[in-house]
Amino acid sequence: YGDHRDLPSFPTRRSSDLHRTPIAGPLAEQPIRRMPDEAPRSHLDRNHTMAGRRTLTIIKPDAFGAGKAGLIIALLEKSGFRIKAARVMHLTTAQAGEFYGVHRERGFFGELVEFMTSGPCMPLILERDDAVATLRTVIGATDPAEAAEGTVRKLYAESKGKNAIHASDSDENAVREAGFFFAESDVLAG
Ligand code: 3AN
Repeated sequence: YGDHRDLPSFPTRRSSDLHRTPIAGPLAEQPIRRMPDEAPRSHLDRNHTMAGRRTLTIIKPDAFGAGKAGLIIALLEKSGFRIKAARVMHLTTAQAGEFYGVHRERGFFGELVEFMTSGPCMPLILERDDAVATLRTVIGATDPAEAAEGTVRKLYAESKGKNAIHASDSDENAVREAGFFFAESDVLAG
């Protein structure tokens, strides 16, 4: 896979015993070979054809447990997203804590980890133009009471805590979060 020196470091996947090697993240495309005198570029710039085209979503345990995964995926596909990777899994406390590590100091962290480990969930990598921003619009506000009509959270979420779906909030987090759940070999090419 060539030169990964300027890729961000990703958490080693823990969710499966099948892949034990640290990975650069499935959103990181094969590096483009550069001439030696070219300045180093960020992975997003270097992979400019993919930058912004992929995001990570999780159908959370409330929605998955209520049998809403199919309806939510239908809405995502109607919104122009294509599925590039998918799995079902039951997160451990350690995995949920690591995934939401940025919220560790927040008052709702314990509740969030408890909820995310309360049942199976469904992580997916989705692709379309302007993926991150579009998916944020399609899922709606964090609190379903504030979510716009027709959004996933307006339709399927119960509360700010049990809010049906997660979506990456930046291209950088999309890469990190996709690498959390998927190895490069799990992701459809092209
Ligand atoms: P979003 O999921 O819309 O990006 P964030 O990043 O503010 O929202 O919060 C991450 C997750 O933490 C939310 N999806 C939700 O499950 C949970 N969360 C946020 N605020 C609260 C809260 N006040 N009470 C319980 N859970 C919360």
